[in-house]
Amino acid sequence: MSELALTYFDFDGGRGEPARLALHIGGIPFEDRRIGFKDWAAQRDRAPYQALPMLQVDGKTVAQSNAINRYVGKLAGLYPKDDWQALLCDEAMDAVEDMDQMIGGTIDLAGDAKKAAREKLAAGPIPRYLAQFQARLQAAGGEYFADNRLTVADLKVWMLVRWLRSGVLDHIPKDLVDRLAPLLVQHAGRLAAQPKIAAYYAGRKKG
Ligand SMILES: N[C@@H](CCC(=O)N[C@@H](CS)C(=O)NCC(=O)O)C(=O)O
Repeated sequence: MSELALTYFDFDGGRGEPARLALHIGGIPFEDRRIGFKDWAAQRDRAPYQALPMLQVDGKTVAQSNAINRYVGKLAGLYPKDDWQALLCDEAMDAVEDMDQMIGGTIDLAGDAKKAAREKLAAGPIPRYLAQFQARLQAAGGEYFADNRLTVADLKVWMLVRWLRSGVLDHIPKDLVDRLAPLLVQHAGRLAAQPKIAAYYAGRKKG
């Protein structure tokens, strides 16, 4: 088996967390390299596109979260083999990436500019994406985004939902998902209750 090292920021979320979770769920050994935000500037040039996550496979480095999710998803048995189901899985992950880009683009804004940008997102794009995610979930059977089972798409959508509901995003109401897409809240609960996921986060709490 290849030697794997996944590098991402040291928090339980974001673009790197689905791959971390997938590797844990699949029982795939890997080195979990975590970078503190304060250390990032000094390390940025080591990342292929000056951004994280990045994955090293037998010493070779690749980037782009969804490419990494697909790769580790295949290793962990969390990526569909059927082409159509794989397409549904990819679509969900890329749509989350759209949202990550939109919301991420507001993080470094200050004061009124941040408020205006976030209120604009909360009034249009976020509700639209949430409605579409919910419709896709329903069309796929209501429990998972593809293949009628847990895949990396579920992990990626869950990270977005957790972020939106966490209250850390000023000017984006933290009850937006609950009000507009209750099936995504149920989906989040379904994932959190998966034994391997629950055990992983229980272990993280214990430190
Ligand atoms: N398209 C890339 C985006 C990567 C990205 O923007 N990563 C953020 C963290 S989630 C980052 O590294 N930000 C720090 C920086 O840009 O300096 C992907 O999907 O991996």
